[in-house]
Amino acid sequence: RSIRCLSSPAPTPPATVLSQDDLKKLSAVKAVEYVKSGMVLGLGTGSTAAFVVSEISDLLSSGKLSDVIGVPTSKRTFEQAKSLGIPLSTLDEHPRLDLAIDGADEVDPYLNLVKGRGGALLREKMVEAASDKFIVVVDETKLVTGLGGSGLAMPVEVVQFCWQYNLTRLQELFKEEGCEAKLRLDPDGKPYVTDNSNYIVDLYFKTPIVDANAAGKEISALEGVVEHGLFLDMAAAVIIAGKEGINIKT
Ligand code: ABF
Repeated sequence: RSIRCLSSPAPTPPATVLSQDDLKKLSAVKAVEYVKSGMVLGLGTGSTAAFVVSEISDLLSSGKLSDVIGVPTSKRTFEQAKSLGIPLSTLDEHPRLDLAIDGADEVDPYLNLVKGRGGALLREKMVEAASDKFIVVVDETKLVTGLGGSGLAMPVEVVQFCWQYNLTRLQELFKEEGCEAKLRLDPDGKPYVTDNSNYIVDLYFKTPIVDANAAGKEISALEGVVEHGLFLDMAAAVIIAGKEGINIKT
């Protein structure tokens, strides 16, 4: 009789489950590959963009990058980059940037974006519009089939003066779409104030915006509106980190 040796199969290592933060970091690390020494860079705002800033600082510290100058898109990013020793400048001193990297709240199949849930939309749009190339870093949860279709906010920055009037006019603009407009509040219940001392009215659409271009123009035409969170035809590439890996859309 043959003797069979029964051994249990080698245990398979547990699959690594990547958190949303892991995915954001993956996307950030990939984007930083586009950064070259000597560039003037737009530094975005938000948790994904924060990974970009810290990755750039690591590369500067290790000597793999040099002579980079950052133009921050918010006070938060300014503070982060300054604390990491990244040389900083402004659009006044550097009106043209080589590259900007920033996160987004929604990305549609044509690389159009909703941005500004982090409250920095005005400075983000100014800096990113002044960049030769704008790269967006997101995890796959940000992908939508149509902008405004996530059920989450599409922000509009408005002046504080008569904000209720502005809010009503914004809501009326999209009343057929069943849009609800709400003043953004801080956790303490006071109006959220942007870096530019303005308020934010968040628009909640029931269905995706049919013509985002037209919507953007109508919003901008309202006196009292400073900027809106539709970033159309601005992104040159979107780096999407998902459970299956990195996907770059151009
Ligand atoms: C900025 O940060 C914004 O335009 C957007 O609102 C937000 C995205 O944040 P996160 O990367 O934390 O999801 O990029």
